[in-house]
Amino acid sequence: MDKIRAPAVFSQRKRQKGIRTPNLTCSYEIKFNEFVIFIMQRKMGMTRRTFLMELARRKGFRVESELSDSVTHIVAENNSYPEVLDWLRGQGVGDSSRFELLDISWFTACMEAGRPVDSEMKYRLMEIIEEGESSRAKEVLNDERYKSFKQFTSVFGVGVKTSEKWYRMGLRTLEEVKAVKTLKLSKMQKAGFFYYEDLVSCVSKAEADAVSLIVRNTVCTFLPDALVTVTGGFRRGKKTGHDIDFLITSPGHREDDELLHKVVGLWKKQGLLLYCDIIESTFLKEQIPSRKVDAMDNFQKCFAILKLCQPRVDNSSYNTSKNIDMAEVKDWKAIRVDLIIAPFEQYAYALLGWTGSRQFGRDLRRYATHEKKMILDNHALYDRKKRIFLKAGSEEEIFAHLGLDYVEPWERNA
Ligand code: DCT
Ligand code: MG
Repeated sequence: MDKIRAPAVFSQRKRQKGIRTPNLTCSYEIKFNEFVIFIMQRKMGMTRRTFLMELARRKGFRVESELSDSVTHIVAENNSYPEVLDWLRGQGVGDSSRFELLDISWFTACMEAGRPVDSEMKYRLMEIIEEGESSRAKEVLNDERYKSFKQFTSVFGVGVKTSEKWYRMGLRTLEEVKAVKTLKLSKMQKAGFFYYEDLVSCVSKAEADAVSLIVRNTVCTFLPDALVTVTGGFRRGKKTGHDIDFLITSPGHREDDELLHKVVGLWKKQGLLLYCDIIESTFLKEQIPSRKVDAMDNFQKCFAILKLCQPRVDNSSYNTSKNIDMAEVKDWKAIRVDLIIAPFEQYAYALLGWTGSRQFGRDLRRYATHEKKMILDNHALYDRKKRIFLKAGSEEEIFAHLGLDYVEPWERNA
């Protein structure tokens, strides 16, 4: 994505602001003994690293200058997960699982809070390989921890936090997880295991089209002028996906908080709903966009699993001869569907955010923050200098506000 500057440039700029080299002879009381932090110098530079180490020590954190055995948390800036693994391997570390590998945003949050904050998912370094292959990606694929995480997170409802928990319990494969009968699973994870085979097999374009028809018909039963748009990977022209993402808005109406409930209610009656979890909107009027590049948005949404009936292939003569009872042949597939409800005036921002790719969205938000002094999220674009929200009726207008050429959805597979 050459239209957006690499994040490394941003940090270089910051670095130029005259940071004094701190006095390293001072020693501070350690308040948080359970964490031992190591800050990677790679791509950060010595001056900034020294400054950050000093800052953390002053706040009572234990920070090691060397990668000693006592280190529990490794903090990296502008380094991807595979880059950190590479670096660790270069240091003779074979098993990275004994460390929490965290982005600088975790460290910054700790400094702001003046105490260690939970190293939740958004702060963890994890590579998501979207498309294509590279030698670096192959190396990561061979990493034991990565392999386990990849398996664990392939279950709907299992994120990095649960994967971490299972990995720390010594579990490495899904078979091992299933064998632990005492493991507490959420309702979502239970559905994830129950429909695992269907969900792990990719959704095809034809299946996405069939589901789109169902979604459009049902939504329009309750809200005839609703605009229902397929977003996510399918909008970027991908031929397959792990789910189908729908953005729903209505030009004429105030948002109807009940719409999603009515839609899933009807599917339930029709026997099409296998699972659903509705998250209510938490958006506050004129809310300043979130600065966090991976922040979850505040739209009302529904994570669902739909039963897509598939036409039976006519091989009746074969079936009779083999005496197979047709009633036992599974003629449907469980499909993951996300439904997002956006108020019409936020629709363009929601569309840009939900079209992805995730990496493209992150780059765009970082660009807005560092190059334009603006904050972009799935709801709005806020100009910090002028202290105004920038309205946009289309994605083209958002790119124009950011001073960028328009990037077509199929060019966003970054
Ligand atoms: N997204 C977002 N906020 C979330 C979740 C997702 O802004 N809480 C964005 C990032 C990409 C896009 O929405 C769609 O997300 P996914 O369905 O996870 O990714 P995808 O690109 O559609 O890929 P896949 O084919 O795996 O579904
Ligand atoms: Mg998707």
